[in-house]
Amino acid sequence: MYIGTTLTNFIIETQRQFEGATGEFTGLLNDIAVACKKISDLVNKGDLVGVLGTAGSENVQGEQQKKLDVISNDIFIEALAHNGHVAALASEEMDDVYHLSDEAHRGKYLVLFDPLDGSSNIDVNVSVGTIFSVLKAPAGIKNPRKEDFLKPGTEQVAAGYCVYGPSTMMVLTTGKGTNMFTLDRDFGEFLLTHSHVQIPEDTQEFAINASNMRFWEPPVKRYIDECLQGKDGPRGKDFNMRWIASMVAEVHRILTRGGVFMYPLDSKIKAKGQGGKLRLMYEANPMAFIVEQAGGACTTGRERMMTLSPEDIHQRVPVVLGSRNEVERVSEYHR
Ligand code: P6P
Repeated sequence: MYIGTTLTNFIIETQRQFEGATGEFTGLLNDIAVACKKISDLVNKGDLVGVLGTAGSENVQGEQQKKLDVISNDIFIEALAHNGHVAALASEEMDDVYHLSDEAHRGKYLVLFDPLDGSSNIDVNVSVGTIFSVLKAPAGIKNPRKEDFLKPGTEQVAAGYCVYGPSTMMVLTTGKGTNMFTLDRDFGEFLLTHSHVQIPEDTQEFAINASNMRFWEPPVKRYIDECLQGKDGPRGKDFNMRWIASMVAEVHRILTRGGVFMYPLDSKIKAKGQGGKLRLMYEANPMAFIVEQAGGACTTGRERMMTLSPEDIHQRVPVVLGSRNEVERVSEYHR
């Protein structure tokens, strides 16, 4: 594939590598790309079209929804529910599985998505993004239920995100490497700009919300302390820190120049009876697939993310991802 080819051509070429592919996969990814282009347009216009601020409602997570959370969710449903490529949908913004209308044609795929991740940043003009995960739908079931979505990350057929930053970029894996596409607004196409991305195995940059330090478990405290001790400490090198509070932007930086991102379990989260802050099905698993396909790693701190057996669509997990050797070190400290 040559740099500058369109996302559509790229997907058709990739499709040819799947024997028995029917072109449905191409159609599905094209629908997702259309949704992301529409969201990008609104994110970029912001206050000019009155889409900022809160919607005055709460989502299943009990979080204040931003207007753009709701609008982005509707855009995704509108783009995916009518073209016959999916059998059902699941979203951070919806309690239950989204079933298609009776007359809508069912397709072979299930899509889980976080339509606008990091939306607390939207009102302060900091990068946000859309994350999606694609699973095969169970054969012959007209209305898949929650249980049909609860597959380990290793069963994803595709995963990706769209980051709405200085550029709008689509990052995608179908299990044959991780590729990046930049949106050319002049004619509305995502063009291949980074082929087969590789995350450096080592790094000098960590991303964590340090305001939670007093709640961290010992292995996390040890890892960060050693980074902070710099070249005179056990790591023998100085570290830099980044925290954007937008997972898509953090992962994009790590795919581009390496790093380790951590949202660990801590005593504050445990006190709320939660398994972590980030969601397994439409944040951690798709990002794990993307990162692993780029030579990185993603764990809960204790086990490989993509082998977890999900218990609930909105399940929360601890996340450690990025440069393989750093993720391994954190796992070692947990052991
Ligand atoms: P905190 C955004 O709300 C999000 O789900 C991730 O995108 C981001 O990494 C994290 O939460 C930010 O969490 O506690 O720093 O606001």
